Amino acid sequence: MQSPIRVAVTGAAGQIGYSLLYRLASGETFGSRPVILHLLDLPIPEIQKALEGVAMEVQDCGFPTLHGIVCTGDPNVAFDGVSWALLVGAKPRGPGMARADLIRENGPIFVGQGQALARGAADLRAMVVGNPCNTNCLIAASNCSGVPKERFSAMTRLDQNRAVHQLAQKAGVTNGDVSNLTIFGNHSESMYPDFENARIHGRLVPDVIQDGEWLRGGFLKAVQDRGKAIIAARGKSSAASAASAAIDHVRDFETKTPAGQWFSAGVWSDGSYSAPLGIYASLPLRSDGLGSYQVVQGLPISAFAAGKIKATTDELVSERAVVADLLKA
Ligand code: NAX
Repeated sequence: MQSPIRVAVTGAAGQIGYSLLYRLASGETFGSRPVILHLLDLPIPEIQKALEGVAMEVQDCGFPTLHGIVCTGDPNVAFDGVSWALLVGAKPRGPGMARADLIRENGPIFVGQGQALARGAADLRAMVVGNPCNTNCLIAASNCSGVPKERFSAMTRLDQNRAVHQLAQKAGVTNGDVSNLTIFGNHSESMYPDFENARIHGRLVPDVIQDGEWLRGGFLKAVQDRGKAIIAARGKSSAASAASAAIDHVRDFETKTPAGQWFSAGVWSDGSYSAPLGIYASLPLRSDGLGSYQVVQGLPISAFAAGKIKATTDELVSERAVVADLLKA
């Protein structure tokens, strides 16, 4: 029998956790490999009780691949021996709260978790979902000594999935007909969904959707504002779609990317596409399925796209300045 993979999820008692845990345990993410879930949430009795309740439900699904659940309020226990850490837990942005305040509020969480990951994790791969996810990823990676920065990533897969759906809807095709969609930059309203290199049935999107005004305007806005639109409609932020994107993200890194395709995630910038060094910028990636990825090189970038990519990566540089004291030299 294969040895179990230990997978940590932080903020596991929250709304994304509730949609995510089942799909990590069921075989959908790691195939037939057994899974032991390490669930972390705040060490507050009511929250730990809720966490136990969620764990009971996951157990009651009877997944043959689930070989155990550890519930804890201690990051050192949560990260002990894990191969994947999904860092979801963070405080949500309150009404009227500035982005810089959210960054300062949540940043310290990722200092402690980065340090705990360095102490406990094995062949670690960590992804950050908790916002602002690119900058939180930078903080966690910076405080995780001994683990290469390339083992950390930030989730922009939800933005990719949202963009794919918008293009499919406009072109009157299905989601599966759209491919090669890159999200560049930050998981924020400044992100740039690159429609110029995306494809529909293998053809470049601007050749299929001959409505440049919509592509450069309505499309970008629909993707950038989708999170707000969901809050307005549902009264709560995206949870099931975020969990689904997190599963896609883990699978993207765990499996070899099919020939001619790519996916998006925030990764340690190597300077590709003029993204500054020292930030986690979303870029087009291919995985070898064995633990390494490469940034896809040579995509043509128009002046319009270059301006958008500069704006979103500049925002990441500004966010880094806000948390400079939380980064290890
Ligand atoms: P919830 O508020 O439902 O859950 C968050 C959970 O995290 C709570 O159970 C809370 O107790 C826990 N938590 C807080 N601080 C913690 C800490 N220091 N250690 C462990 N657990 C801690 O939020 P939810 O809707 O699940 O969203 C979680 C995060 O995902 C938020 O930061 C949210 O902004 C972010 N999102 C990121 C997305 C992305 O695409 N990258 C999209 C969805 C989502 O908005």
